[in-house]
Amino acid sequence: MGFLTGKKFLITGLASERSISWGVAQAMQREGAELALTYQTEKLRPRVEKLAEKCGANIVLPCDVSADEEINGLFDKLGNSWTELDGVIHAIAFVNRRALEGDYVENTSRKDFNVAHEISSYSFTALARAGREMMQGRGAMVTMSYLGAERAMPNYNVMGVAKASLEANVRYMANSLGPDGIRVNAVSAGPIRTLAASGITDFKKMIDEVEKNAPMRRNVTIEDVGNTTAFLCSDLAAGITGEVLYVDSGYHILGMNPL
Ligand code: 0WE
Repeated sequence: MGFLTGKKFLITGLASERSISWGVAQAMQREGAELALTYQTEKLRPRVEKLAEKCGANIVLPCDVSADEEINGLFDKLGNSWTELDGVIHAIAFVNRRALEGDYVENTSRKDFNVAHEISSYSFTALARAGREMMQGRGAMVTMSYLGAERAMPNYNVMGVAKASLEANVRYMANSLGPDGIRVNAVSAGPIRTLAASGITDFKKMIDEVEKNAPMRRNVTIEDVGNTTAFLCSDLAAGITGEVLYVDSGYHILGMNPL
């Protein structure tokens, strides 16, 4: 029997078979969970429906986290199929592409800063508030972060500031929701080639840097991230909340590259 048998999860952030959330969906299905998936726009709906079929998810719902009505509507609709929910996976981030390169201070407008924080950090809080009642006494929430939250990385710019907000959000949400029996954690993943990473300046160099220098001398996969996320959502992690768990081949422990 899988370690998520009898549990029900909502997974956001699906865009393709390379999405981190797809690695999460597959791991959770394998461990016996029942899944509901969300799609951001009608354009993505057919792709997410196909992924839902592949992982045995029989609930597919719209949710663009930039709209409060969509977030509240999501849990209203979910309530038609499920009375309880065991957790929510948040695998959503967005910033204007132009802000992901060049000089941080010169290149970050007020609008880009606000959108990055709203979509990449605030949306996690909004999902928690809307889903709180369905998760009473049993919830686990997991979001996705990146080392750029803690270190100044080339080109990651305002996205790093938004991920720092997201990681602080994990701690404040954990403290707020802990008395309701809801745990909140983040996985900080190493770089992975997803749609969100396609076309990013010097992305291949970052992948090569990890393969060359990370303690494990390899990059991580959506399967690696999916398995750790499934663990954090399970009763095996019943004592863990407010934590940021690195799934990065050990890259973040390094101080300097070999001399
Ligand atoms: O968090 C991310 C990327 C998230 C992301 C990606 C895009 C590209 C397309 C957010 N918004 C957008 N907006 C777009 O228009 N990662 C951890 C992947 C990533 O992105 C980088 C990285 C890494 C790693 C950007 C610069 C440097 C490193």
